[in-house]
Amino acid sequence: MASFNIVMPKLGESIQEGTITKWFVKEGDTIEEDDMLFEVATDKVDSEIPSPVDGVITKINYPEDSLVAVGEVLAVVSLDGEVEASETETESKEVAAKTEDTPVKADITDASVDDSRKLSNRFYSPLVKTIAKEENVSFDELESIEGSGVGGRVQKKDIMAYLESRDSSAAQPAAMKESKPAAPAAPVLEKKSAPPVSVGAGDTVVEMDRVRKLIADHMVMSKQVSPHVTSVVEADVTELVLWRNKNKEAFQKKYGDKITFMPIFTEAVAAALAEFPMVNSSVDGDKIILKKDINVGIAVAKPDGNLIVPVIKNAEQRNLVGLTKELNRLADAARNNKLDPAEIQGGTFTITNFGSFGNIIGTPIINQPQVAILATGIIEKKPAVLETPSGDVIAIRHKMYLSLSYDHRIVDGALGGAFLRRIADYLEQFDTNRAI
Ligand code: CO6
Repeated sequence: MASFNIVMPKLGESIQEGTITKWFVKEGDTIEEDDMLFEVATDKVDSEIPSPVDGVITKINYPEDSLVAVGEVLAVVSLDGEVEASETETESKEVAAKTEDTPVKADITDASVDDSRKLSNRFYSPLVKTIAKEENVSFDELESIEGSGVGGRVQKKDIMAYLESRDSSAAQPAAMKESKPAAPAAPVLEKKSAPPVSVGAGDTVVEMDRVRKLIADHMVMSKQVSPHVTSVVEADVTELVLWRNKNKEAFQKKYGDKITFMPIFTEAVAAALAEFPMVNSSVDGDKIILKKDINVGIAVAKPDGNLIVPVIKNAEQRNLVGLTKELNRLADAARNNKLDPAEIQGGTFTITNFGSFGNIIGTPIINQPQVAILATGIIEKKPAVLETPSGDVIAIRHKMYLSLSYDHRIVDGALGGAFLRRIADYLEQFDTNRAI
């Protein structure tokens, strides 16, 4: 029997495993090329994987909810329709999806290396996690192991070497152990345990879904990693509101896309980031990495209540039409679970539009490993005092609040405040006569 192995695809360079959240086929099913086989979820993205071949599913190796390492055979497809065959006759080929990725921060709670829920900035392969579990290596121990892999990743040989030295140290007499200075412990992110919650008779208990748990963990991690501060400015955006109102229909007619305020906010942010490279950066230990590209993430609320942040790459190189088209495309793909993994990676700054919910102001949480995030409040008509040559007048103006949360490790109030004011200035100075 000629067969084809369906393997766990690599959904990103540093992604080593995925959870099968749904099988669309069962053993015995006849499938055609491009039929959806299964849905896989990583901490970055959910993807539906189509079949690359026609055939009959002869074996499914992992049930739903299994966490499976990249490259493992998930299912076998008989290419000639025969259901049984000996392994020696099998002519196997394999398929794996190919995508780009940037490093992923890993939650090693599933490693069960410790009872407490802890977060790591490092990635551990399933193999390393299994060894850690079997050898009772605690979370803190694991974090202190120096990795010899790419980017300091802990490899099998590293944890084995650690175990050897741990065992020999355990065999030493107490006096000898005391004389040996302890290796400095690596900084560890430890979740504080939350107070116990009582559940009353009429209360409803809702299990968090996987994405909600990941969002929750990432939010806590971000607050632990970065000391957040938030600055707020008010912007008079009357000119740009009048411009959009005047050009909305013509824009849609000409380009086939609706223009909202978000592309205009994004344009102003990208221009300000080009002037303030320190805000377009990441912190790596004692180093600040100033990013060459300006990739603006846009927080999109999904219909299931979750949140995803697709990224407009090289935002400063796009004009308003390009930004509008890319934003609408990404927001649509996000709401329909059609984003590619690469489309949510590589962000260097994030915008979240609280105005979508009619909110005026907010203190957003930084999307790690970025160092700042902008929240845009609702644009509202307000009475405002205007200075004119013939004296002060009160006029009805369109105003909004912009709030910037930033990482105080590297962005101080002066820099954060100046950057935020620059965005507001760009919006206030929007040219009402701009051609579409
Ligand atoms: N003021 C006034 N009017 C607004 C505003 C504000 N701020 N924002 C949107 N709108 C208007 C917009 O112009 C549209 O008006 P019409 O064209 O006249 O119909 C209308 O509201 C609907 O806009 P829509 O949401 O469809 O499109 P928009 O381009 O403005 O926004 C989006 C796209 C993808 C950002 C948005 O649809 C969305 O999902 N917003 C939610 C963002 C969110 O969930 N934030 C939560 C934050 S969680 O901070 C967080 C990143 C993490 C840490």
